Amino acid sequence: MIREQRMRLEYEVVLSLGSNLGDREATLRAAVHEIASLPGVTALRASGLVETQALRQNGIDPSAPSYLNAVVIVRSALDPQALLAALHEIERDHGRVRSTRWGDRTLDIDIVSCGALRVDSPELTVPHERAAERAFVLVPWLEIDPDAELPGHGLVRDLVAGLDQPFSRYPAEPLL
Ligand code: A4P
Ligand code: MG
Repeated sequence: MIREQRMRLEYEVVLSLGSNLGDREATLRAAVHEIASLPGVTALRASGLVETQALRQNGIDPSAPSYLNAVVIVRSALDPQALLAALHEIERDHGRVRSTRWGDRTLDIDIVSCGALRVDSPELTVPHERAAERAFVLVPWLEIDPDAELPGHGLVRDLVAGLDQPFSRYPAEPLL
């Protein structure tokens, strides 16, 4: 008898969420629940919130609304492209308008890493190209995974130790 075997690939995915327009905390909270409700996605852990000044293409802009950021770790049966499409839909539902790159936004959701997987397509680069240099990604990630590793860049704790970027913890009820 031939038994059908179905391989089901699951990825542990690290997501970075950011918002600097509107009710930032409410948006991030709602987004985490929407991500957790995606078919094939299970939310494992969510960090606390950190607040940082907006990073623009020409550097930090203290005159722009500041950001709240958080990191969520999920298990995903969706492949990275399908997950990205679902995340874009959640961004759209929260009124995300794409005008200038690194411009103000109600919600941005980035795929930071997908286990050890590497993706390099026109729509998606994983690991995220700029995660290694961003405290607002690495600090909340480290909080929920002290042994986290960013493929190609090493341990997140070592990356954080080498950064000198101001951030503050933003007190809030747990996101999950
Ligand atoms: N894309 C490619 N790889 C990925 C990935 N790993 N995750 C593509 C998500 N998207 C990815 O993104 C542009 C395109 O990148 C997407 O269509 C997707 O196909 P976008 O969200 O439309 O535009 P963006 O976010 O302005 O551009 P970009 O280059 O992704 O910016 P970042 O790196 O996301 O940075 N300052 C603070 N304090 N906190 C922040 O969270 N975020 C940004 C945006 C800038 N400054 C910030 C923060
Ligand atoms: Mg983005």
